[in-house]
Amino acid sequence: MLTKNQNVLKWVDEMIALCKPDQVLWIDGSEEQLDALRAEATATGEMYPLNPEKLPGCYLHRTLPNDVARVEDRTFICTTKEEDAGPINNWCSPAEMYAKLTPMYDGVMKGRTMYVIPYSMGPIGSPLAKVGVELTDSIYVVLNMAIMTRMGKDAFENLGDTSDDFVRGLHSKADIDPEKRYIVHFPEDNTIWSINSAYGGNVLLGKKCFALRIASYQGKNEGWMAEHMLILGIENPKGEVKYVAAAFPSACGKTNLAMLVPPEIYAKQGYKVWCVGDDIAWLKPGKDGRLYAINPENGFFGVAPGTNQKSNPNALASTRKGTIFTNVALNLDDDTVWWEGLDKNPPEHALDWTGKPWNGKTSEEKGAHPNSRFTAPAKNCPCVSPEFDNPQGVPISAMIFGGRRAKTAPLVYQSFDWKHGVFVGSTMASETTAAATGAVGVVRRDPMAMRPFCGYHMGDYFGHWLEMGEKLGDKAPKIFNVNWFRTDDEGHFIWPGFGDNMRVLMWILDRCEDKVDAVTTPIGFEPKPEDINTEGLSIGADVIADLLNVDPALWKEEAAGIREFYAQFGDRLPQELREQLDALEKRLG
Ligand code: OXD
Ligand code: MN
Repeated sequence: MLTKNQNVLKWVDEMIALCKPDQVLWIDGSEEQLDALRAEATATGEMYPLNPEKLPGCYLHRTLPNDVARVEDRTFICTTKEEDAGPINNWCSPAEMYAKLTPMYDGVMKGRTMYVIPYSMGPIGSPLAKVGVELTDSIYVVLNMAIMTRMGKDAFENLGDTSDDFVRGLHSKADIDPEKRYIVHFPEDNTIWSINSAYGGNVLLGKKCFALRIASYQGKNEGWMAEHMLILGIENPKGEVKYVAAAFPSACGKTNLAMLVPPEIYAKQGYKVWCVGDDIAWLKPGKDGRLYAINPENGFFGVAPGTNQKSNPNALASTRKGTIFTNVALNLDDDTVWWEGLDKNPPEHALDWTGKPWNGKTSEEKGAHPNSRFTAPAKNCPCVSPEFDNPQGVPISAMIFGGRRAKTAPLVYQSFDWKHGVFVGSTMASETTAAATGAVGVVRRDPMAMRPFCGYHMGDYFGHWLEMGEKLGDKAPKIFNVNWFRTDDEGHFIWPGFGDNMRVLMWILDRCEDKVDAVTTPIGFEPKPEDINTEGLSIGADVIADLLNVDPALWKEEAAGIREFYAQFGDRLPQELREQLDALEKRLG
């Protein structure tokens, strides 16, 4: 036992009585204990140790083919009143859900060990950090949590002996039965129950479950924000660093932006980009009235396919030691890993992600699952911010929303003010790609990229954003929208993207410092084409003008789509947002 906190001890006892493990092991976070668990997982085949020279401290793990992704249709927000979960979440009453799941957990850990994992989301000692305890029967979960969080007995320091403010996470693999898989949140009880999965997003309860779903609910009640945002810093040649936070739906290049490599024109002047976080930001007003952000995580749980030396050298470098790979291909010649898009040299003598013999040169099948992952320590990242562990967080100058839109949204625009920015975020959308099942090019609305992650009514969430703006007043970050995905008539991307996205970030920072004028359009402030630096690119200001074009006919359609989307929120949609929509329609004429 690593704590005297009676609330923790009582709850752990209750869960032991329910799950009936053969043994209970408290995870202290020590290397000795982790090494013993790595050895055990290696002996049972749960983890496969990779080449100790090429990938020191790295392991491969495979999940069952029925268990490779988050399951939104089996994810629930259980609030006492149905209307508090809102129209976008799956809801069930806490009483009914506890009654359904309790028998499933009864005796589920017989013959197994229960690991008690204390962890901190955020730097230990940070006023923005929070404590969680996850109970699990999976060593894979323990070893991933050791990378993704500040795990071990120090996490209890923040809690003290009497506090009740910790998130109670209970996970069991059970039989990994997809029919009985549940990822359930009880925001009113600070509790998460996950059963019948062993895939990261469903079982690393500190991540989406706590740091977004439960934390968004806590943030609303406590005056802060939990957002699906990366955090990056841009350092100018004088050594001054400005920070931005940015939200994008899946498959929009969030991890790449978070670890951006500055293009030559900026690098040679001495600009640098620092990664504070790639997925989640917790934001709270600081003593000076500005909004400060921490990354509550301690590692990256990134999608492997497509990650390579060109697309994201920093992410790739992060995975070269102490990393757990899940569902990638194994090169049998040298015990290294491979995935689609890593390089043009797939191994011939390999096992695919399911463990079957696989020849990358001749096989039609994929070697790695499209959602295969790396769990890599943030400290490995060559551009990890020196402020990564700063308990106070970093001050945010701009918040950026974005999506994948072929024609509608311009390369970049700035909202007129905070309220308008909340409107822009609430109407965020992405067009579906061939990467997902279903029709291509369909607009999926994903407000603030929080659609699958908001732990309460989305209308109230918009209201909370508006309240935060009131609180921050003129210290509030400026809000922008970007779109890297405009296409020409042949469907080719016009904007080069990747590192060149920094050119847009530079305009954003100039706007935050009032260094550059803008053009007023019906949807917001846009750059003058010549204010986006195209030095060294093969495109000129005429192409930038195209990328900034706002088509009123398309935007009228867009406004109609927003009206339809808003309708589901009924009277919980803040009146201010309805007014914003009316005003947009009026400006469009
Ligand atoms: C993620 C996601 O895995 O957003 O980060 O789906
Ligand atoms: Mn994410």
